[in-house]
Amino acid sequence: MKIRNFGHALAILALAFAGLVYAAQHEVGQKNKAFTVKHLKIKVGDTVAFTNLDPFFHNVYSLSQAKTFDLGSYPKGESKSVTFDKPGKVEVECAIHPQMHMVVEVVE
Ligand SMILES: [Cu+2]
Repeated sequence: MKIRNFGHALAILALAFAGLVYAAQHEVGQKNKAFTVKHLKIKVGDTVAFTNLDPFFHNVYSLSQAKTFDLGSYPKGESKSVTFDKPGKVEVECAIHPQMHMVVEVVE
């Protein structure tokens, strides 16, 4: 009985480890007042790094229910990351440049 429980615990550990391994990292730049990716499909638990490639500030944010965030304004070369922990459609915008828009689609 003890040995069987141990095997079960190992299986759970292996699953948890697999989850960590498969959480991916994605990159979305801000260049020429636009996002370098317009539509990004990712999995729950994945992280997206928003990197400013313009010689002026951007302020990336979202008011979507699946992920509400505000990265604040930051200059060229700086990157801030967001981990998407819920499924859904996340509309990403820039508070400084209203024409900037992209979508992160988070699936299970
Ligand atoms: Cu901007």
